[in-house]
Amino acid sequence: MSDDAQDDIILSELSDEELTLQMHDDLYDGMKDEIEESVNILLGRGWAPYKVLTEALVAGMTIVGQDFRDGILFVPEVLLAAGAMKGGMAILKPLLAATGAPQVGKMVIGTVKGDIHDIGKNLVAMMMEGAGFEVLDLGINNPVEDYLDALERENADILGMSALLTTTMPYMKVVIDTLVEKGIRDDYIVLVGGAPLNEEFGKAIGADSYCADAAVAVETAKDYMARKHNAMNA
Ligand code: B1M
Repeated sequence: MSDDAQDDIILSELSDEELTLQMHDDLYDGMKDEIEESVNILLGRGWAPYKVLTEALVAGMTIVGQDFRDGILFVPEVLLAAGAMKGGMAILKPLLAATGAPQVGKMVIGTVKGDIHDIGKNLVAMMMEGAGFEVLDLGINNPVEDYLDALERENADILGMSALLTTTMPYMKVVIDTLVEKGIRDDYIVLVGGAPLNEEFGKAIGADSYCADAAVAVETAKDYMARKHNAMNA
């Protein structure tokens, strides 16, 4: 869309459906201010934070991903889109957290070594916090030592690892193998996720579960924590 056409749009006058589609366009064009404004408009209209997140932001980012894959968008454009997405997520984060339950467990999460993708991992961290977990986010590009130090220091229940590249996902096995070597594998629930992974891969590397998205991560983590508490009380 041309800048002129963009200038003519008054976001607050669009219907919910139009605004959602406009947000997909604005994400695509990396327009952080517009995304933040639109997120606030939808929230003001009574949309649940999770609905804004999934239907406006994640759905928009999926289109960006498809065009990046197909060579229509390039790294600088995708970085702008990611920046816009993060702007929207920053507004939603405290709201998602506020809807959460009392603390149900502690998670250490990070993107693996060699990988700088963090949007999905941030989403998982946000949703986990929203569900009442305490989350220590190690950020991106984590070597095995970072995970081990944090797990021990924080006395965490869950290790979450994210990888978005086929070249970095094998590093998850390096981390899990190191836990096994140190005899501490069973001390932690290990959850893995990221677009190129699948259930089979999760099993093959010895993770407890592969989580297809942030909502699944929350449900899976809750499930394991309930089992852990039941076992402790038995
Ligand atoms: Co990158 N990139 N990228 N990239 N990038 C992908 C992953 C790619 C699939 C694009 C493509 O070609 N279609 C492709 C990988 C191909 C492959 O490995 N086979 C790719 C490539 C090639 C690259 C570079 C090598 C490009 C280059 O430099 N030539 C480079 C690598 C840099 C590096 O890491 N060393 C690179 C760089 C970048 C940017 C920096 C430009 C940017 C990242 C910005 C950032 O994250 N801050 C970027 C982006 C944005 C993408 C795409 C377009 C979008 C990723 C994203 O944020 N998705 C991506 C295409 C795609 O995935 N379709 C692509 C939205 C997010 C909400 O989804 O991350 O899948 P996702 O997370 C989901 C689930 O997977 C799950 O829950 C999340 C929420 O529902 N989940 C977990 C994720 N982590 C989890 C952890 C858990 C549980 C669930 O733990 C318990």
